[in-house]
Amino acid sequence: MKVLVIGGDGYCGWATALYLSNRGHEVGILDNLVRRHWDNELGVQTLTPIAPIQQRIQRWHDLTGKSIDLFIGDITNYEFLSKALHAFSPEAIVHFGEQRSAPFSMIDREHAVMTQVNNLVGTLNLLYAMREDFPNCHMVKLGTMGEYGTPNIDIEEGYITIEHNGRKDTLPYPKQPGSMYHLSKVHDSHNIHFACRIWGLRATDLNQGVVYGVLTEETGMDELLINRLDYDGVFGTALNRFCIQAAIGHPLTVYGKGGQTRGFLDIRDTVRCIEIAIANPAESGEFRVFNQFTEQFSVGDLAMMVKKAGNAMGLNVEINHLDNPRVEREEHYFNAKNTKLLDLGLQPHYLSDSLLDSLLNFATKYQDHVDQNQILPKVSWRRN
Ligand code: NAD
Ligand code: USQ
Repeated sequence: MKVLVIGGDGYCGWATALYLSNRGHEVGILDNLVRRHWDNELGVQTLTPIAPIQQRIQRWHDLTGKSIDLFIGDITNYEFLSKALHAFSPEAIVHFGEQRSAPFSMIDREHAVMTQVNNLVGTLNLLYAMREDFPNCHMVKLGTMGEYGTPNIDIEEGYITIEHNGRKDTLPYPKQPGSMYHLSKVHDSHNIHFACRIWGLRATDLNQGVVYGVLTEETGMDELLINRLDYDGVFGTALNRFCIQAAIGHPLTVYGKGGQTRGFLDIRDTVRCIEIAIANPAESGEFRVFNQFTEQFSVGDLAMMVKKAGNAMGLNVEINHLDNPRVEREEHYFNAKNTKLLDLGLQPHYLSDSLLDSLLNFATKYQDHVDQNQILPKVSWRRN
């Protein structure tokens, strides 16, 4: 199948592009490289040294004989987007190309506006381009489990059946996101749902949990194919951060009580979930929602697991409970459904000692790249 991976220079996108290429799909990457620019602006770097996208793709070709088309540009620019789509003619579009950090979106007004304009306008342009010229193409859009927030009832996959005053309907599940970034995903979902209902487009919204890990079969093949691994207080995410902190002897940064519970998944499952979504497209007019995570953990439990794994490797790992820079529930009910991808054949890589060991070893290998000043969180959700 011809698959365009938007955001293919990023953490999930790069691993996905190579995985799909390896499985025989004809893959194109579209990216404006803005994530590399944001890193420079913040003065942070991924733990792992990532090569320029052109070199990455060339190396992939040299190693495997497989080609990946490259389109460098911004999907908020409709003319560029439309030209790229006509040049590639995708049957499926996997859309990772957004500003994805909650703290980044909460820095100030400018960053909130930038996040929402980038994410909403990009997705809206894509929907209009599909409506005009590619109405049969399947959009596979990365959403987030954070769209739901932490309600005191079970979280369903996108929709909930409600009985009200003697009548019954199945409606979009209520959303209570916790950052300007997470809000942008909710707004996207509404726009995509509208485009499916009104124009008959087909889309799958993958409400993904927090991704961890760095190695996939493909990105591990060569140093030049290495994936990014963020550890800083803005783009780094919980488990990846904890492993890198443990490796360099920094106390693990648990925010507040640490009872915050989220869905998590291994990056090897991210790439497989995308493959599954593409192989089983939504119907025309259908806005399909899958919850894409394999296990639930509280951040406190994750910190304990990393401490245990670190200790077993001879590392001295401390856990610090910092004042929570975010406004969020620190003790709450959380029970989210995730059966739709399993029903379609996902066989999860559950979090294991061996994965923690490999991530800790990876972090130890690149520990000299860590800037200790970038570890503590600096962005507050509260008004000063
Ligand atoms: P990332 O920042 O590593 O990659 C995103 C890529 O999109 C970057 O290469 C960036 O340059 C590109 N991009 C951003 N805006 C663009 C635009 N306007 N035009 C073209 N390219 C653009 O992020 P990631 O961690 O790979 O996340 C990918 C997607 O998955 C995001 O939508 C994110 O919300 C979602 N997601 C990520 C996680 C996670 O834990 N990393 C969890 C759940 C959902
Ligand atoms: N947390 C800590 N210590 C840290 C980092 C985070 O306790 O050092 C806590 C946070 O307070 C939060 C939880 O861990 O309660 C998750 O935070 P995170 O930074 O790991 O992830 P989050 O901000 O939710 O965002 C990430 C990705 C985002 C994706 C989301 C999936 O950056 O793109 O949408 O995970 S989800 O969390 O399911 O919404």
